[in-house]
Amino acid sequence: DTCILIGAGLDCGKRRRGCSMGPEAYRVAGLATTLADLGWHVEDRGDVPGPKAPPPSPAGQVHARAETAEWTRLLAEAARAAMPDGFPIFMGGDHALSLGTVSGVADHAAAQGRPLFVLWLDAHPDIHNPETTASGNLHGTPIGYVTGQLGFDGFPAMTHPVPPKNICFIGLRSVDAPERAAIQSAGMRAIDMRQIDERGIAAPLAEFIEEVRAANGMLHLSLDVDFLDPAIAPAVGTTVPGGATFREAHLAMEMLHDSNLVTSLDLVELNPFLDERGRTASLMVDLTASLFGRRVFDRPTRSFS
Ligand code: DIR
Ligand code: MN
Ligand code: MN
Ligand code: MN
Repeated sequence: DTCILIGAGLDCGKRRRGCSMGPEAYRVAGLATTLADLGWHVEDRGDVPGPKAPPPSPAGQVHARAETAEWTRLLAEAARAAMPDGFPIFMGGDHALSLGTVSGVADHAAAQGRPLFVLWLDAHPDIHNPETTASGNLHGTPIGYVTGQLGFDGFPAMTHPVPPKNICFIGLRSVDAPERAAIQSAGMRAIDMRQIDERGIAAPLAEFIEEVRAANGMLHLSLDVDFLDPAIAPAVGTTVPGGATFREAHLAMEMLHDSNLVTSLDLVELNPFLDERGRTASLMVDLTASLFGRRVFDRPTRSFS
């Protein structure tokens, strides 16, 4: 099996810079050799040559609309090209890269006649659009874009919008009023940290996996560094206390590996400039290894519900 590394050093989805260094940090942390050691054939397609981040826009304005629209076009094309060849891993880059990756993956799924599901592991739901965002930072808008919300003038049309019911958020703990309203009115599956405290991470994740399996879906995983607790993953501009633990995150990746349903991955929001001796990059590589089959022992399949 082949996995395809794609550098997506998009840094224009927010004003604080540094995510452009993410792809190189994943390479230095050994992502390719880690996956090769697990038996994967690894192909690194290099970095998508998108525009650099412009100087910060004034408060209240949408920051870097044109640059983000161009990245969206380039990354959708890269995703459409990679999907038939293997399992793409988009090495971010901030979360605005998912406007492009998810739309390209959605086009591929539609061509296969299969529904696309999206698992969003993040402290934030990123369901704004350019009209509702208070920050003006487009990394808060990918779910708004891929579900077909309006307001994205100048962006490529979302040809195959993802139905909101096909999206599952896990790890939420920073949700503002318009986001809460959008999630509730669309009836989306949203697992906040309280639910993880009460039920653990395995039960709600197993429910979603079974739904994807029953629909013969393809599953795109978008992993934001701030899903993780800042104590173990400090290298992100938007830390929120009370995130997923080391074991919760690895268990989720191990279950997703066992499901055999994940077909594409975003690694987003790593800001190596904020890291402590590369520990966050290394943790993200280790989580990716669990997703790609690293385990302590083989074990019989069991269910968690
Ligand atoms: C934040 C950004 N909710 C905003 N979201 C982040 O700007 O509206 N996403 N950091 O992961
Ligand atoms: Mn995010
Ligand atoms: Mn079509
Ligand atoms: Mn986040």
